[in-house]
Amino acid sequence: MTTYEVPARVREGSPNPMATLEGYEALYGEVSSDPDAFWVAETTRRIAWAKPPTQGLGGGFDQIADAPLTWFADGQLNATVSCIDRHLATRADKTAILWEADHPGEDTSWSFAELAAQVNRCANALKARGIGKGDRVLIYMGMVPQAAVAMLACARIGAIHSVVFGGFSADSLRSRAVDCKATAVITQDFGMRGGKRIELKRVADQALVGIDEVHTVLVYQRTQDAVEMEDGRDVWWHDLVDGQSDECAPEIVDAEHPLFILYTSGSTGKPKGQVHTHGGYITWTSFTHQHVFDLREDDVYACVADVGWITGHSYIVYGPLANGATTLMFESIPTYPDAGRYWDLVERHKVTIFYTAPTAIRALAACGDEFVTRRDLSSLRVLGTVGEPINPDAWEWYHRVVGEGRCNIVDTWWQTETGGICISPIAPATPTKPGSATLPVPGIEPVLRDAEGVVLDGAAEGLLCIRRPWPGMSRTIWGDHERYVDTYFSMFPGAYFTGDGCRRDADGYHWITGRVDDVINVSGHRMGTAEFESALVHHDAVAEAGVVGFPHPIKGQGVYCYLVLSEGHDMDDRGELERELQGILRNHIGAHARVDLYQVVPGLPKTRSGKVMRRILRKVAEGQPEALGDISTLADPGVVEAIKAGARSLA
Ligand code: 7RM
Repeated sequence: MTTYEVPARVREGSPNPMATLEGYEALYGEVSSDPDAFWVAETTRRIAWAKPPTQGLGGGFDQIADAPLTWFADGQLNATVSCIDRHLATRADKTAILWEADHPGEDTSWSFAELAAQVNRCANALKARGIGKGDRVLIYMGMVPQAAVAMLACARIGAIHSVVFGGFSADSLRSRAVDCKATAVITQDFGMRGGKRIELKRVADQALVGIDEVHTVLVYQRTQDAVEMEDGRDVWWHDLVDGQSDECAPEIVDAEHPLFILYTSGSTGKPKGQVHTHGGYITWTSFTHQHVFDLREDDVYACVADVGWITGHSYIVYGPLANGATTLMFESIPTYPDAGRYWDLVERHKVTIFYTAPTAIRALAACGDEFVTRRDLSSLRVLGTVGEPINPDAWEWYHRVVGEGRCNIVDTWWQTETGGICISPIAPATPTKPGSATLPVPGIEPVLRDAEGVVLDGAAEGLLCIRRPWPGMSRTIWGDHERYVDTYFSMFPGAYFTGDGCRRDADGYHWITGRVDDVINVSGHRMGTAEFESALVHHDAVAEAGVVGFPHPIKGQGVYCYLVLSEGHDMDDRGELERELQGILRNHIGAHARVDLYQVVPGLPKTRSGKVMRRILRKVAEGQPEALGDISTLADPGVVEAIKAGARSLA
């Protein structure tokens, strides 16, 4: 296995205290030996506190069942002050947000001073509608700068935002609105993606039918096309926000006041509302964004994720802005108007740090090198990946063709729950191995355990846990702390269980092997198999559905669905049934929820107690029907033969 040393261009001139491996190790050791002292000093220096904290961690993993743990509990702040106000003295005219619209070359930039004015106006507008501290506001928008403004405006007044990815369906939006008892929604008329309009307002209207608690829908106008506006409830952004004062004092809150809720899929039931708080989250995202990417003052930083996912929250909005960086927001898709769009963007904006998902890299690599090589990418210094394991081939292509061998690649492992990056190279310091997320960020103590909970030392493969709290982790699941404890702390009491498998090699490098639970990761989109299954059974023809992931050459994982049909139904017209099921998934989850392969089976493999043996479904979908293991506990071993006989594959 090749190891790549850090290229000179990345190492040289680094302002990073972790610019070398020795520096990294020293800081890692310092944090581990006294985390409280380190983090209190670090956050006091790094973050603008109204009242600096004297306390580090409160509570801990061993007491998590009693109450959420805390960081910096006696401190007070507002996260937006770190993102905006404190930059006005030295960076007022520096570009804060660089927006690249759907249409290539259509771009706008906002300085920190302009961003401040926009956020304050929007904050005042929310206040004018009676929205205040602790209220929940859903944000259902595309990638326009107003989405970042909306997030920051909520945070500014102590309201709690919950961004819902613009691809989610009305049902998904509705269940989130109900779960967090939102009183306001911020949306836009239409989103624009790849030349197509996305009907955000219409879907929001559908979602909100009968939800009287939502008294305000603030609508940003992106296009010239008409949408319906409900009298009294709906108000245009340009009517309400634009006329407000540019000044709005930040609501100073306790460190542990919720900053946002972000819903993420788990292995069971409905999505979980992860709660992140002002003090710890802004400390962690700022710290990791600066060090992992080795941020420099004149960097042009581009993360092409969507603000609807945690990557957009942490590494488009909060982390970069807290660090006074120029952060790019990209409205379009990687293949519009052609597969060279990212590289066109890098060339035109002289992007120095570029952060994307492995699925995009694989898809673009398949389009040929010319889309990349015809552009001048000499501005690039650091390339990041996130969201799923990256296969060494895709990594090598990213390194060689996009990075021209001059850039370091940071394969960043983290989760919605972790708030920010946990295992990753430090750009100027860490030699890389294609496919490995390498080493833990200071403050993160990963441990591998076997299924019985035994800690595995040295080179080993097991279940990835983190044994000590860090400031960026989610504090609870909104309205259901018990579920939080159950999901993350019941498997291995005293440690946070990530749900991922991981191998650690002899150099201590981490290789994430993927989820070990029923979460599938399609093109970096995290989805629960249970969400698919409960949606699919809404179709009359479907008695039962069993959904698993399988390796997919571009998407990382594809979705494989076993269907047990109801009495009197068959799949003679496969095309039609598949279309109808696809429609159901679109309505219940969103357009990104698609099944790649359907297989009709006489029954699902169940134990005598009625539990579906998902391992069998997984193995067959993965094309390994010979490796089923012990199936003697099945109620009807006969179904396994039928499942094997009818197995489908992409080819
Ligand atoms: C940031 C994000 C989390 C899950 C996580 C992993 C997978 C993320 C990597 C990765 C291998 C990586 N949040 N994952 N990053 N696997 N290497 N660098 O993606 O909550 O949406 O998903 O994504 O399985 O548990 S997420």
